[in-house]
Amino acid sequence: MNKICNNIKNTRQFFLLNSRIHTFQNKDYITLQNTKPKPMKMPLYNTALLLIDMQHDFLTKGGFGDILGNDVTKLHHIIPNLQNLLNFSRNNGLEVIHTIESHDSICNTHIHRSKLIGDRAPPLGKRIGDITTYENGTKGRILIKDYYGCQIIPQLTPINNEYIVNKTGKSAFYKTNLDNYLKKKNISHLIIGGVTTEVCVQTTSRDANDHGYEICVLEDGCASYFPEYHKMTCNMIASQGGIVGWTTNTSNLTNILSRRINLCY
Ligand code: TIU
Repeated sequence: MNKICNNIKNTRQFFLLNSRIHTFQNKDYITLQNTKPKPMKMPLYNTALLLIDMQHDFLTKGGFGDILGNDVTKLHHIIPNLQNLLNFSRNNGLEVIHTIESHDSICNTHIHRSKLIGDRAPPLGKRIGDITTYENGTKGRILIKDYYGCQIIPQLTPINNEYIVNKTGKSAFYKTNLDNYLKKKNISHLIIGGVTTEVCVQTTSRDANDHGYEICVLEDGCASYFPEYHKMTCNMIASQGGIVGWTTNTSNLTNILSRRINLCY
C-alpha cells in the first residue's frame, strides 16, 4: 500500500470506539492554517474525504434537479476542484467515501410520504421513481437505485474499494452503515464536498458532528442551485467559533497536506 497506510501500521492512534469523543496522539495531528473560523487540527491518518451525491440526478440535464426547474450548471464549477482533491487523496492514501441518494422503490423508501406523493411532492412525471430522459438520451427512473440518475458523474467515478453509501435521506448517517464503517476505519475527521450545500451536505455535516466527527466543509467543493444558500451555509457552519465545524478551499488542503506529507517522509 501507499505511504500513509504503511504509516498507520507504525503509528497507531488511540481511538475510543464506543465514545463520541475521539482521542489521538498529538504528534499525528497537522494544523491547517487557512481554515475558518480558525486553524484546524487534523489527524492525517484518521481523516476521510466524503463526497456527497455527485450523481447525474443532481448535476445532469434531464435529472431530478433539472426537471424541478434548477440550473444544474450552477453546480459544475466544483467538479475540477473535487477531481484535484480526489486525485490527491487517492495518491496519498486518504480514505475516500462517496454517497448516492437512491431509493429501492417508492414503497420501501424512507423519504417522507408527503415529499413523494403528498403535499410537498413535485408534479406528476417529476417525482422520485418517475421516468426521465437525461441529456445524453439515456432514459431512467429518477433517484431509483442502479438507474442512470444514481450513477456518480464520470469525472468522480469511485475506484477500487472506495466505500459507497447508498442513502435515502438527506444525511449520509440516516439508516446507513456509515458510522460503523468510519469507526472500523478509525476515521474521526471528515472533509466534506458535494451537492447541494444547504441540503444533503449541510444535513450530513451536522449529523456527522452530532455523531462525534470533526468536519471541514469545502467552500469550492460544494455547490447549490442557490449560490446565496451556499454562502450562508458555509458561514453558518463556521460561525460561533465553528458551531458545526470548519470550512476551507480544496487548494488549501492539497497545498498544505502535500507539503506536510513531503516533510513527513
Ligand atoms: N443531495 C441533495 O442535496 N439532495 C437534494 O435533494 N438537494 C436539493 O437541493 N434538492
